[in-house]
Amino acid sequence: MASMTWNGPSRRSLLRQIASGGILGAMVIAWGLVGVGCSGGSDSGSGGAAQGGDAAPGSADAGHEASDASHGSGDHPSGGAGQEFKSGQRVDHLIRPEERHFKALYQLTNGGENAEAYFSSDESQLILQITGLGHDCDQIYTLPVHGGTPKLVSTGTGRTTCAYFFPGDEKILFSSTHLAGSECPPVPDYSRGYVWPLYDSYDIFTANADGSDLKPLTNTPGYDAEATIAPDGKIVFTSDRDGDLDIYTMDADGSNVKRLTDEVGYDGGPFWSQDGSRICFRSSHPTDPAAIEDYKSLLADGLIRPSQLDIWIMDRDGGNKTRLTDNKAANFGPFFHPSGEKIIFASNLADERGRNFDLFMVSIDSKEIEQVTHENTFDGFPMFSRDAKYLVFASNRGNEKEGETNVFLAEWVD
Ligand SMILES: [Ca+2]
Ligand SMILES: [Ca+2]
Ligand SMILES: [Ca+2]
Repeated sequence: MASMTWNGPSRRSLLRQIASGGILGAMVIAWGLVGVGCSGGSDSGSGGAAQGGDAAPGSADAGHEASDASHGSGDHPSGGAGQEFKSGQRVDHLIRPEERHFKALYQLTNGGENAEAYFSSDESQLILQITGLGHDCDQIYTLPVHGGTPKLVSTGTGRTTCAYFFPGDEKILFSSTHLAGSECPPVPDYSRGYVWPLYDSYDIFTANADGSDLKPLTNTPGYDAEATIAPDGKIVFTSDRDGDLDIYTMDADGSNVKRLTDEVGYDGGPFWSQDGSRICFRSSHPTDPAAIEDYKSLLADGLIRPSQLDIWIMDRDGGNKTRLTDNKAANFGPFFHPSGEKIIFASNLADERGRNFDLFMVSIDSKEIEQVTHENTFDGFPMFSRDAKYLVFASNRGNEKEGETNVFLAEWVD
């Protein structure tokens, strides 16, 4: 039964697990999908499966109101026996009883690893990363928000992550390693435990929304990725250009780079508030000397050890940094609720084993946390529509093969 599956390892994660075994293996499973990326990243690796489908009829807002057909269609997983998956199909049977914020649920992909799907500014499209459509590691695609066939907009070479639409939707950005080689960059050496690679070949690129006219926005040595864009075009991103992992802003043309964080440790995964006045992000700040030494030693080799991450917010100039979580868990992928009063994020805080990630919301004022999803497998990478009527997220719920992650659109009720 779908609800009883856990966040299973991808094929590549399985190889890692076999190679490393023991407690490290458990870490690999827990973090199978949560590599470095804009909001936690997508450490993909499972093979390709059937995906996409015919474009859903109707325009941006019509599709959902109209499609009541599959409501209450029982417990069959989407695309199950005899049923052909149709991108954008309603899958309310995948809503758990405790998930009271979800009024309806639509599934946009089916198979492979699909994650980090973010709305265009007119909210008619998503831009996301997918492994499983003929490339060995993540590439960037656009997809109609109510369903359709993913369209490749990255080069098809190297590895990519963290795509976002510019205001107006004529331009996009994403991070890619393709200038350093057309192959997928190698997975790291796990002899020092389970680590994420920070590919120093990552730079941030802009392109037209169809992928044409690709241009670099950064050309600094080292890791530049995790970029998102404010309504006025200001870009916030993560870089290790000054020797630590920190958050920076730059103008839409790559100029006027400004560093916003300076604490030792990982500061990254930034997203803007709806009005562009604030930034939410995730941080891991080691405090004891041994942990700091371990962090710096790994970083020197382009690696980071995922452990405790906390959700923070700050002003767009880096002022008023405020920590919102302190629960020793891995909290990542924050996004502002449109009210500006809460942050939705993914965390393994409710799972003693640390394997299952769910979505939670934390109040900026009270720091009270509410659990949003209650699915015993991976849920992450949330983003609200501007009117808070929709939430897009990635989940392993209802997947046909263990380890597959798909993109879902929920009708949201506050
Ligand atoms: Ca770089
Ligand atoms: Ca830092
Ligand atoms: Ca979950």
